[in-house]
Amino acid sequence: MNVTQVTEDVYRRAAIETSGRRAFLSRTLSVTAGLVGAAAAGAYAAPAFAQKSTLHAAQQVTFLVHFGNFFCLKAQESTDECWLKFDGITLYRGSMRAGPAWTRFLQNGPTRTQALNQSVAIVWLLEEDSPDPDDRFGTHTIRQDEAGQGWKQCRFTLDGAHYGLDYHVERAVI
Ligand SMILES: [Ca+2]
Ligand SMILES: [Ca+2]
Repeated sequence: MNVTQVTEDVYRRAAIETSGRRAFLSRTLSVTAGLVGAAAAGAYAAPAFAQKSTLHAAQQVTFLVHFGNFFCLKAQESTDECWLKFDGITLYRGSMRAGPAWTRFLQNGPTRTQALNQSVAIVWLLEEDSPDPDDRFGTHTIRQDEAGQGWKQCRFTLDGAHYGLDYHVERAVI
C-alpha cells in the first residue's frame, strides 16, 4: 500500500463514517419528528416504562362514608317527620319515633355508602313541619381524616330532640 492508497483509504473510511452519522441523525430526526407529530395528533404511545408509571399514577385514593344505624332516643313530637341528609343527598326521609323498634339500618339500604369527595362534608337532620318552618335538630361535620378510626356516632340534640347516627369513613384505593 503506497501513500496514495493509504490516503484514499482514510478518505473512504471518513466518508463511510460521515455517511453513517448522517443516516443516524436522519433516523433520529425522523423518529423525533414522528413522535412530535404523533403527540400533536394525540396519538403518542408512551414507552413501556412510562405506561407502567402511568398505571401506578392512575390509582386513585377515594374516601367513602358508610352509614349505619339512624336511631331516635327522644322525638320532638309524637312522630317526627325526619329528613336526614349528607352533602345534599337524602339518606332517610320518613317518620321516626323514640325506641329501638324505630331504628333505621341505613347500611341495608341503597344509600348506605356515599363518596366524600372533599375534605369535609356535612350531615344534618331536619324535622319537617308544615306550615311552620322545619326544625333543625343539628349538623355534624364528617372529615376525610377520620378514615381508619372505625365506627363513630354523631348526635342531633337541638329543639328538644335526641337522635344518633353511626358512620365510619373509609380511605379506599381504586
Ligand atoms: Ca317539629
Ligand atoms: Ca313535624
